[in-house]
Amino acid sequence: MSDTAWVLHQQSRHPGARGELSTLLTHLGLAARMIAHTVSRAAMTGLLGEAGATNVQGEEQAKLDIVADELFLDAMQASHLVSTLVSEEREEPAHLTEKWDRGYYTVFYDPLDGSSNIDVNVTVGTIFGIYRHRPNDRGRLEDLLRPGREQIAAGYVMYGSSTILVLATEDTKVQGFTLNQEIGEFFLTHADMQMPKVGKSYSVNGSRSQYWDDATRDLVDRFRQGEAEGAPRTARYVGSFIADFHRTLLKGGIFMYPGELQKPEGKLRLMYEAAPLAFIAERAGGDAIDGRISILDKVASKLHERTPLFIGSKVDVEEVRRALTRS
Ligand code: AFP
Repeated sequence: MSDTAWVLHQQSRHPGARGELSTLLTHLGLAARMIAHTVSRAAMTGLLGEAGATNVQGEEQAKLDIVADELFLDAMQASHLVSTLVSEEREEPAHLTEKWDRGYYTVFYDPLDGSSNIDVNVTVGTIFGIYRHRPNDRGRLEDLLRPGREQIAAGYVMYGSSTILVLATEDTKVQGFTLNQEIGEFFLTHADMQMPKVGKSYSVNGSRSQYWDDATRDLVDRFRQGEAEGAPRTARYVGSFIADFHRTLLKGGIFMYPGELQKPEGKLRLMYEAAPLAFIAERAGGDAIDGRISILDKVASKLHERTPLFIGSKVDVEEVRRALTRS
């Protein structure tokens, strides 16, 4: 079953549905195919390397960050259903229309996560979270900064050995679609994905341990030394959130980007990195916290707000919650 057929099948389960979300999800598939095409040819089209500009986070922008951002925006604009887009690569929201009716959406996205890995041909990805408009929404900051639990759909596209689109909606489980490059269509290859309850690996940038507090260092040591509940775990860290999360979704385990003494908010962004993947994790039977509270219950105070993140198998995340709430 192709992604389009799956979307239309889901729509048929809602007799009153007007098809807006279906249309938006098919345009997401279009954005994924366009970015996959561009990323896979980057070395041959001079699109590797840096663009010589920095984004709102003060990070060097890769040429592909900017191209992927444009392609994603174009696909969302073509749907005529998105009023506001918030991107990791843009300081301000992009308001695409002045229509605020219920049938319209706000989309938060990271067009190319892990882009510092592109030039070394390591897996990168696109992350997205979709909110349906509420009656009084007008695209103001307070209308945009909603808890992740209010997302009506979220997911990611992984550009790796194959291109996979993983998504869930507010009333479906997590589905994985693999791109058939020849046909140019995504096909359902991973139906109703479930994250194993306990993990086989832990994933964290250990070189940052000097910046952690004692409780965080002790916690990571417990996973490293096999003292955490469950079998001893091995270390896995790609340094590309999508790749580390996708492995955790399929095999179980935990991905951690803790807060630091000088940066208690950590590195990853709440609205377009942590919240969409927390939506997927919870729908697959996993969990996601900032060390204490659920990522999906956090309300940002600014668009590009960061959050500590512990995401993965239920038993592993519970280990974190126990360790960091008692400290
Ligand atoms: P880039 O987009 O700058 O490559 O950052 C990738 C990322 O946001 C996320 O994909 C990784 O999990 C994390 O940063 C890696 O951060 P460290 O390099 O500090 O481990």
